[in-house]
Amino acid sequence: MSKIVLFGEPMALLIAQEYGKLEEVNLFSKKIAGADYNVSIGLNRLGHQALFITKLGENDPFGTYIYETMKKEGFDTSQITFDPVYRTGIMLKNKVKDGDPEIAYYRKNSAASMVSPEDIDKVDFTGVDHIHLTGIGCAVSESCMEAAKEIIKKGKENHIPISFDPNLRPALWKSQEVMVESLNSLAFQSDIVLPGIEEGKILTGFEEKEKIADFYLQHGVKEVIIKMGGEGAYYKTSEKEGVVEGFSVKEIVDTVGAGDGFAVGVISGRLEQLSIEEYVKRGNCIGALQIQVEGDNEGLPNRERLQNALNG
Ligand code: KDG
Repeated sequence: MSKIVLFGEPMALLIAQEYGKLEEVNLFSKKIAGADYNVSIGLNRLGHQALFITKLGENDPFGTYIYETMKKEGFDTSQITFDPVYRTGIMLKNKVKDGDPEIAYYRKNSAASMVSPEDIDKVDFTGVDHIHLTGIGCAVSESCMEAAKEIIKKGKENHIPISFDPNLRPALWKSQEVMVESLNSLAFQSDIVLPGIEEGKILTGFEEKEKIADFYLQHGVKEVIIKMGGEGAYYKTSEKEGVVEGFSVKEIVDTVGAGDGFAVGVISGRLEQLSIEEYVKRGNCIGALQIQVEGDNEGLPNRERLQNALNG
């Protein structure tokens, strides 16, 4: 079992139970969202241990709900604190027949946005095997951006590999320019960068996957893995490159969380000493499982389900 540090914002997710625009929907079901949270769930289900750093609202039903779920899902909750003033963030998501769903956030000044470098300084990084960051956790406030930088600093001091999923969320940034500059500066300090192909184009200005990968390799990143949806994923290191085919999917129910599933495959596979081809394949497989189920993390498999899916 490996220990992975993650930080970000778990939110209560209210997911529409009928088709239509968010303002027209009457019936919602309660779940949990948040990229870093999703990745943690997936790693825990495969027998690893996510140490998650965040803040939840105190005496806040959504905060309690998320905390209790985290305990059931095997998180190390020692670095979760409760904020007496600010509340847990909320996200609404509609139901669509095709494509990406409509999303609305209620997360400005949320409890999680109050995380700061002081919270990171309390964490013991001894025995941590991996750090995973996303471009969402750092986007929610300036103090969270500083916290992300502090995590990277601790990772470097302790020689811990860092993976970074840029996860572009323009709604959380002042401008595209600030988003691109901020995310690239975190990416350049990471060992593994995991952009989606469209994200890579925005972040680098290049159209071709090879050039997107070279852009990051030239800035010191060791592995670039570019997600290409149904077409699989492309990886490049200083030694090799290749495309690993995607998995076929019976029905796409909800596209959200595919990238997080992919990150689970890559991180867990690396920690289990798989080859790059094998862990990219595992990433493709978990991404495909995740999109066949409603919810942002409900499709993430346990070990047995993963094995069955990999065996076709
Ligand atoms: O990667 C999926 C997450 O991003 C989702 O669970 C929550 O969209 C979300 C967000 O912006 O935090």
